[in-house]
Amino acid sequence: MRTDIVTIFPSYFDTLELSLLGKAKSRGLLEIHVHDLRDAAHDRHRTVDDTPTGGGAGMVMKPEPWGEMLDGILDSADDTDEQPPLIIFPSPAGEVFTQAMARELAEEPHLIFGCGRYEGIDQRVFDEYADRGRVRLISMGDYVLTGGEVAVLAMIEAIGRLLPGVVGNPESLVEESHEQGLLEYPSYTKPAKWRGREVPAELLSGNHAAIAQWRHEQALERTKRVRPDLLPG
Ligand code: JBK
Repeated sequence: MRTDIVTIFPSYFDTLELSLLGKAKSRGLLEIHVHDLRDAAHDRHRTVDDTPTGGGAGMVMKPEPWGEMLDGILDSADDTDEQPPLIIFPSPAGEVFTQAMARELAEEPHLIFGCGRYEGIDQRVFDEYADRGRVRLISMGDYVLTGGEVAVLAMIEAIGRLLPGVVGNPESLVEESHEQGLLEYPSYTKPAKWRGREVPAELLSGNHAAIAQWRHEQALERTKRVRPDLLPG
């Protein structure tokens, strides 16, 4: 998969060199191009924002740097596929990101992420690229961030680990579909007793059916207590 990230804070994405995704990158499974939006702002101060037309607080990102940057990415990429690349803008006004969406996006050959700052991006940027190709506004949740960077990091992590070969043991991916729709059961390791707290006896029984049943019950109980909205009916 190829990804392009447009941001005014490229160093947010330095962490993509770490851990599982860093390894995926060095192995060529995931290509990441980070672009500084200010490189497409040509005044002396490399201005990317301006006051909202019609008035109001805060600043809005100007359309011209976005247009130049996105055109450049679209022109440079050899997108030989039937579909144009998907452009994603993290936004509290978007559809809520889910694991199902991560699986869907992991099938895309080329994703472009546009990180907004301030009070958002001039609406004509979304309209322009929606007319010319494919655009999605995606929200990480109902809270206020100062920009899209952290949301893009979370999306790339969720999508990247689903790419073929990224997670060494594919059973780690299968496991989550076993308990699909439920929260995870609690996990333990050695020692069997720590500060007087014992690992549940069921897990030490060696009885695989009993262990699977205990884990399912725990997942169900947790989900009922913490996230009843995940349960059907
Ligand atoms: C939020 O993706 N988001 O959820 C997001 C992106 C940019 C700003 C925000 O406040 N919530």
